[in-house]
Amino acid sequence: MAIILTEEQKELKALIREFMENEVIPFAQEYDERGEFPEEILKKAHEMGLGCMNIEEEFGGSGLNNETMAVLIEEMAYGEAGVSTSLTVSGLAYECIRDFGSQEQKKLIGEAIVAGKYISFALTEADSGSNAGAARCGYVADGDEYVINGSKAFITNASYADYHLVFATKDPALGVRGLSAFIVANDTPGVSRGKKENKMGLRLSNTSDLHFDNVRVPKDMLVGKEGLGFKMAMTSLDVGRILIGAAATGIAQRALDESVKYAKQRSPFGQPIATHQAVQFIIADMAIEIEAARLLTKNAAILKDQGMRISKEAAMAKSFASDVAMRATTDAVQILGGYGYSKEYPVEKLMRDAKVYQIFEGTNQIQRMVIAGAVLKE
Ligand code: COS
Repeated sequence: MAIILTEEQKELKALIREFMENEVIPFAQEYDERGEFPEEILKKAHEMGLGCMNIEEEFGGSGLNNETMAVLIEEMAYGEAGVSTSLTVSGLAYECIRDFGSQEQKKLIGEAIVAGKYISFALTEADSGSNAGAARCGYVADGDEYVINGSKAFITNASYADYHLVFATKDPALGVRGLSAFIVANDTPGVSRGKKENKMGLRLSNTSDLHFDNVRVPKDMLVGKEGLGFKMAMTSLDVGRILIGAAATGIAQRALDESVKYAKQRSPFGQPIATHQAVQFIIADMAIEIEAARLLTKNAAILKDQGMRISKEAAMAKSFASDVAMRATTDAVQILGGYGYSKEYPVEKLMRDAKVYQIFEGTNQIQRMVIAGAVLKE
């Protein structure tokens, strides 16, 4: 398998690079300082179709496969990881609705995403992150409706989403078999947005709590069947993890490019530090690992596009690429030295942004559980 891009991928990648260089990168540091959701920037990105890559063409989306999405998401995160996250999380929720939902649900949510609306993926809770099956947010059936009560935590885009894909349990004692998924419009009485997280990195993305107080949802907003919520969430997260691998690869590539640029200019001993073997070896290691991360990601994406279950491959891509991003950004700070530690240069932000990739969509320890489980079964 080689990394050869199609003409379409090259063109779309170049468009994203141009957009990021002109519309995002010059303003990223200010938004980062303020921890502000860049609504205007994201509006332009939506107009370019960057928020609806996996929505089918019949609903106005781009209908791209995972292989192409991985290429484009890498490029988006190369420019700015928070923007990339904000633009891709609705697609994670849609993944679930596309695979398990009704035609009406697909149309409702697919068209909403194409129109630039956000859909949150509300699975995590304050006391159940890694153990997704231990969710406490509950539901009961009542006539033609379901009634949801409880809270969700660390939900991307929650403050801006028009709809939430909410995973709730019929009975916590049922564990993974108790979860079901519901499409909940944000303006339904009883839905409220809670505290916004003040994060270390990825500060251009929004992360907030959600609360559900006797929220009544029509029965046709149940996605798939009752009790299938956990498997549906895991199936979507398999794809989400490929795309996390792609984004982490983008952050790492940016760290490498910033390091190379600086190392060619900085000459404390009369010649650029890029001529020093100590620096060259760091750069070589970064380049090796980035190539490997990109290949793992591409492998998982191609297998998924061919309809295979890719839990192991996606977990490998996610955990490896995010570990690479953390190492590459830390090394970039080292190469830039005092300037690397300063907000005057972009690499300290890359390092802060990279960290969460080892944590969200399943920590890298959880990914290793998934990988080991699959390997031991083989
Ligand atoms: N695709 C399809 N089915 C899956 C699946 C997947 N990726 N992963 C698990 N399942 C199925 C299993 O096959 C099993 O079904 P059966 O009982 O019919 O065989 C069922 O779901 C339960 O799976 P398992 O026993 O592996 O569940 P566990 O509770 O032991 O653990 C982990 C699952 C820990 C791997 C899971 O909870 C997880 O990924 N946690 C992290 C959650 C996460 O990523 N959160 C971030 C949210 S978004 S920021």
